[in-house]
Amino acid sequence: MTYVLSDLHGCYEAYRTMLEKIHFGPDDRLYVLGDMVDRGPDGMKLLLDLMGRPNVTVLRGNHDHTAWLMLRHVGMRVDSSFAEQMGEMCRLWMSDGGDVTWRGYKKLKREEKARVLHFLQSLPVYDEITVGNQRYFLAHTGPDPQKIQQLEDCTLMDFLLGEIDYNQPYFPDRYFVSGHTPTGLIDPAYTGRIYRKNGHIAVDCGAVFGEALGCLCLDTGEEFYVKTGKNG
Ligand SMILES: [Mn+2]
Repeated sequence: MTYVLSDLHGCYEAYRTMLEKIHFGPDDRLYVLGDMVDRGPDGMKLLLDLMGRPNVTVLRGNHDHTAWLMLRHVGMRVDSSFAEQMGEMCRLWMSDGGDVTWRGYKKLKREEKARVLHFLQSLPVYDEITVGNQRYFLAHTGPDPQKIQQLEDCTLMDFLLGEIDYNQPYFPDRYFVSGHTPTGLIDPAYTGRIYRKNGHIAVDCGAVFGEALGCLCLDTGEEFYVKTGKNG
């Protein structure tokens, strides 16, 4: 079976509970649509687990991207302090959940740090898959529906911080599966559950905000949920 979820944000316990719930095995595949780190407590544990699984495909989210930009400077000799070097970007990241990622990273062994950085650097921003006879376009988020038709003109930032128009279908023959925006913000009627409408499937159910971790089986359409408390 093929499963998709997103925006784990350090919610390691909810992630492990979900794997048990879907009976995730070696013949299954899981797609994780980015934002594994920041805000929640166990981003590093999550990354180390995910990167060790050959049947998990991880895409890049804006938090993963910023974490990589920041963490690769840890331990570098700089003239002034790290925060001064990175200035406003670092302050914004720290206040947007990066502080816990920073502390977790500093506790890793040297070899683990190298693996984490390499993993974050390697993450693609989108993927296209076929399950059964149905095609899917997967990304953390994306640009407007006109721009996405010219994929080669899209930028990295379109897929990290773009604002999807959930009222418009993006492709005639594919569902756009995304994370990034908690489903309750797309439509309050979908708070804490997977949004499936207008050619879109949005799977960020707000795990780190105390709603739920949602997971969709693309073969059967079955939805799975793990309720979370505050901080996942
Ligand atoms: Mn995001």
